[in-house]
Amino acid sequence: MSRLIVVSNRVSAPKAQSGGAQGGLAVALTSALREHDGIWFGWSGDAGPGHELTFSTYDGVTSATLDLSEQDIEEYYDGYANRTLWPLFHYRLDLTEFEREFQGGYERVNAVFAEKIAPEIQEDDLIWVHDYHMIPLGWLLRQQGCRNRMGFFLHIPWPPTRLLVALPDHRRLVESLFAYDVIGFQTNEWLESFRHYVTHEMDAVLGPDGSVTIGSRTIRAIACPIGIDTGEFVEAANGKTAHDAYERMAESNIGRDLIVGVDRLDYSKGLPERFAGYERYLAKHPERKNKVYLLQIAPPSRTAVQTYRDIRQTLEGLTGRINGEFADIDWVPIRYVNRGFPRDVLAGIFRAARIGLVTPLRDGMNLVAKEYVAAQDPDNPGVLILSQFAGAAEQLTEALMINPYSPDSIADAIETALEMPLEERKERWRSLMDIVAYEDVFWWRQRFVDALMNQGQ
Ligand code: ADQ
Repeated sequence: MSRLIVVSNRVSAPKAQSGGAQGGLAVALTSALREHDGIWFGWSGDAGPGHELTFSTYDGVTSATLDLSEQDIEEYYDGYANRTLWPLFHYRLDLTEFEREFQGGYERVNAVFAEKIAPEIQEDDLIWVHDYHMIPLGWLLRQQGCRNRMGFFLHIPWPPTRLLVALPDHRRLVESLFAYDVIGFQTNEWLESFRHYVTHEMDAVLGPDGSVTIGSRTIRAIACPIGIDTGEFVEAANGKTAHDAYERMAESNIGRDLIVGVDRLDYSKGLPERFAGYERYLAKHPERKNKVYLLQIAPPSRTAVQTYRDIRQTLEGLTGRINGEFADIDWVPIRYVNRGFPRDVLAGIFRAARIGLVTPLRDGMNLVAKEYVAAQDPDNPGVLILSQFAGAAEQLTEALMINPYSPDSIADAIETALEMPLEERKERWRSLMDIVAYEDVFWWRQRFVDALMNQGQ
């Protein structure tokens, strides 16, 4: 049986010192690594001199990380990954920064990874590279003589051709993807955008079953939506910690309906638009005053990047303004919390919430939507309100779908959700849960690995 080699910017293999529960992706990949006796490569998250790999094995999983220099981090991670590719791939050309040093740093760091990883690879290993930080890695590994089967999975959207061509050297970046044997996207929509680009910009020929040919090279491009570890999340939602969190929420709700939002603090998540929609709701429904509140949990992320500091300020301003306008002596309409919570606490909060409000302007998938569904009480489920622009909207069609740019669309969906009879809530939840339970993170992993093993056979 071949070994599995996973490469991603950050490694979330289990560590001896970390007590916290892992996310679904980490669970799925580490269980595959354990079964296949593999290695997970990535950046340590630290700055340091030299690029030596440090290996560690814990709980049957080996990880290998390297430090990056301050300059690498600035140009590769904070720069090209998070100030060029992330905004561009989320359709935010207005926030995209094009700096030559960023591109240079990105290619340099990818070359370092290729150089360090190549000698560790054995002949039969399957290689699975993750996300926008590592697009050229496959090509660079091929330059190092690596002939293995290689797959790439993109966790974020693939942008429309007309946006992507704004990236200097876009063609070079996309061409490098043809070093992989299989490329996976979260949705059919992102896959379609990719197929549009390669046919219009590179004269690729599309064949059956997702094959894409340029010259003599044929690869496969597939849609393969990521899921959560549904079984674990349901168990967490039924556990003691979640129950305590649920009770704590119920006590502080005192009969009010809770609307919950949980997101990394990121402009792609549509938080100011969400607050504007909720504000519209409060203005349109004075009779709901003191009967509903929004809990927004948003831990800061990527704070080295200015736009991320700006979004935090914007939200603090909006929260203050909306609370100032609508609050009463015994009621605050928005509770805004800037920190992370353990997964089982989140599960309890989701269960206590009558509405899960997920309104990204653009999102590769959005796992919070799936976690909200998994955490619900089957006998009294809440309602998921979901942006039509989240990748998850392709699967979760029974959510109340909204346009996050329209405050009225959000406001009307909140009212519909609060008025929804129990029978309809149950029906919608059942069909959402069927998908979340079946197409979970293990299904996703298997589908991708099967595609990789079968490619070119
Ligand atoms: P993210 O942009 O990080 O992921 P998302 O899919 O929502 O977005 O995953 C976030 C995860 O972090 C969820 O598991 C969530 O529960 C957790 N989280 C968020 N806020 C938290 C908090 N306050 N405390 C604790 N946990 C919190 C990228 C893409 C997504 C894609 C994923 C996976 O942008 O579109 O779904 O990768 O492919």
